[in-house]
Amino acid sequence: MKIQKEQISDYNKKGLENHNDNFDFLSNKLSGNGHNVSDIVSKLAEFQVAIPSWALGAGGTRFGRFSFYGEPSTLEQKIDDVGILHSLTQTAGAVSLHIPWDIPTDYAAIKEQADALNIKFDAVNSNTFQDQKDAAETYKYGSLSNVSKAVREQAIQHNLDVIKIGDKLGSKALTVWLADGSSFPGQNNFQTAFQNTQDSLIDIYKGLPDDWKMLVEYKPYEPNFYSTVIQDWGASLMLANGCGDKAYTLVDLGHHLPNSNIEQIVSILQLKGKLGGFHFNDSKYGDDDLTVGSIKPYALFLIFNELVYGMENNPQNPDLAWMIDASHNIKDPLEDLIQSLEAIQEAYAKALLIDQKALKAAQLDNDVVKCQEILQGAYRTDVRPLLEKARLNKGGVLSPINAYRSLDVRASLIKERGKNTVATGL
Ligand SMILES: [Mn+2]
Repeated sequence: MKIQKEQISDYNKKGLENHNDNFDFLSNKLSGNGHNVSDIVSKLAEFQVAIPSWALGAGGTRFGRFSFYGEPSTLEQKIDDVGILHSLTQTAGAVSLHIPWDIPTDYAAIKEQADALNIKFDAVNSNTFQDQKDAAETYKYGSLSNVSKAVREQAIQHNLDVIKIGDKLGSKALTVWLADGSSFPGQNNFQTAFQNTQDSLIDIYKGLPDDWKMLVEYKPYEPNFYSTVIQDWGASLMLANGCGDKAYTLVDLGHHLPNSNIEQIVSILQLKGKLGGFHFNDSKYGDDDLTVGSIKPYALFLIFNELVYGMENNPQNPDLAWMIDASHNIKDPLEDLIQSLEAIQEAYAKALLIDQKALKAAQLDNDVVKCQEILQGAYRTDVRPLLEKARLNKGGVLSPINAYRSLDVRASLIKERGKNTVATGL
């Protein structure tokens, strides 16, 4: 299914007058306060977030997965789904493939399909947390950190193969997330596991094309529950530094112990030029992978404040690979992704409204109250008309969720694919 331009313009007609009123009102107010509204709108329009190929099927938990009708069962259908998201929101202009779940069979055809939908191939993700069919070695006791050289070599080779696949599609980054660790005290020697991981990552790094990045993701626990080899940003940064200039730390919002100050982590990594990628989701207790902004929207805003600061003040840090890494559990995956994209844009827009000069002055005066007023003044602004404007300017819809429902997208997908299709993934 492909959403046609006429469907979008027909849909927008109904809400256009209301949007214009709201936008003019907000725009006048913001301009009066010294904001450059058209600059903010174009920054929003430029901001693109990758959709991971595993996020388009029904989510679930380790206890069960409740099927969602009309799921994409091939890579082509997954890219079609990203195309639907992108045509509505104009912010999902990239897809992040997971290997081996989504290995293309016809590279030229997949590239052509993605090009036609204006979708780029972002970072490719390797998988050494599951045993693959017919694999000689098992990852039960770890992959890049394993005590067995044969296992480590198999895992290294897999990552090198993933780079080759990504290279054929125009990807420029490899994301490595390891499930390696231990479930019980004494099971692992921490130093050996860390050193093995470093050595394995260096071997992968040697196979990285010159214009590629390696993104090292961390996570404090799960699936191993006593220790994780790359448990936090410090471990990730040490490993990245041990590999070289093209290796960076990747921050996933859900991969922190409760109440970690993620905005501070993001800020310092940018100062050091070592923040390479960012995975969005939200959580209440752990790595819950909930819809972005559904639990802690203020925390997301504070993180975006640091990201905006870094993008403006840290030329030593590269452009970031942005991706949604959430599981929708019981929602329609496409509706969930639309909500996440909207929450990301909203936090970004609010962060762009922070008066950085006034904040700096208040910080120099140690005016703590004023600092809070500046941050919360931006946070309390209803920025949705700016998001609508950014989408309209690029040919998207005023309200992606409403449009998705009024265009009966899911019903069309079920008609096209049937009820009992299943997407690859967890
Ligand atoms: Mn992640």
